[in-house]
Amino acid sequence: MKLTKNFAAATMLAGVATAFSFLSAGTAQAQGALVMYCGVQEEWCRAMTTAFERETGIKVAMTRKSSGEIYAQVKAEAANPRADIWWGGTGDPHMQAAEEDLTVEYKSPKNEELQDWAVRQWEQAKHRTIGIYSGALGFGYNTELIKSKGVEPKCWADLLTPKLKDEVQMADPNSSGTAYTLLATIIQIMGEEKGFEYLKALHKNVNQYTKSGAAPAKAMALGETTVGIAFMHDIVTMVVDKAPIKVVAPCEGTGYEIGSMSIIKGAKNMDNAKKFYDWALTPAAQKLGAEAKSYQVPSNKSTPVPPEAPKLNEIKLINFDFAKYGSSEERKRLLSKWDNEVKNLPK
Ligand code: S7P
Repeated sequence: MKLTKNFAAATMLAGVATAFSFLSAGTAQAQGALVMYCGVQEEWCRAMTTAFERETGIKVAMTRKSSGEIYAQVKAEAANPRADIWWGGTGDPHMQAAEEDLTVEYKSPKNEELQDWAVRQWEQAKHRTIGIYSGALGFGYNTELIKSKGVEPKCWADLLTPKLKDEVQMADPNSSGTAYTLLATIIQIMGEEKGFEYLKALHKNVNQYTKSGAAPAKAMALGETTVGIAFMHDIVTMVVDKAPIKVVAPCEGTGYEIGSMSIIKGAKNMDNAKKFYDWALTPAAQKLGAEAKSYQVPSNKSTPVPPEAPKLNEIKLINFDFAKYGSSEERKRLLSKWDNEVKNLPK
């Protein structure tokens, strides 16, 4: 009974909250403001929101979600888009959205200040998405918890040992760009057949598929999992906060992301979306990442690379095929194959 009452109260509150966010989005439009879907860590999303509001006087209504979730929402809202700008998260769903005509072409005057990899992303997406940062995938382990396991993993292959049964955490690639990057990375390193064999074997050691890609890094820091697969920069954030964690760049090589930004087709605040887009490519905006303890490599050549950022030139990076793994057909196919062949396997 109590549960039912609480549930009713929660439902009512959720209704009020939704009405508020709906209203605030409406007001934002009336005032010529900006509705942003943000795909990085909450702290960085908030820092960007506050700084842009301060800089321009434009009011930002920001929602933070994982990459795959934002893509799903943008697609669901395509007939009547709610958001104006999609900032951050891995590039693959941005590429998919570009191909599916959910986002628009834009050339920023800031393009010429960007690293080649950021502009290549823009060219491959036919000018509908652009690189804002980059970072390598890896894993980490809790140095206290690992002691009793008798293993010190250095390679992707090491994560399959029965000594790590139920000790590895990763995200679900449907919601998480991080986990989709893992899926695409393993296939590019091992080939599709062996890659899926690997993921099935890894499934035996996975204790949880989280919604968000950075969650396994946080769980490692809290001692809730021994090993966590995540972007290395998200694990470094935990190390900076003094968690007993070792960050590993897997010996076989690893994939990486080009975190991206896109303007939503049918954006109601199109001019402000473009203002945000140009501003987000400046060094002043990009250095907010490191201040919020997000240690990716920024895409503007003049933005200082945070000293904490994993050194991409010292990591064995694969030649990641962003066009293929960001294509609508391939992404859908691989996610459904992972759902059918891996996710629900008995352990
Ligand atoms: O935390 C920053 C970051 O790792 O988050 C983005 C990621 O796609 C969001 O997490 P999900 O895996 O939950 O989608 C990355 O782009 C970014 O580097």
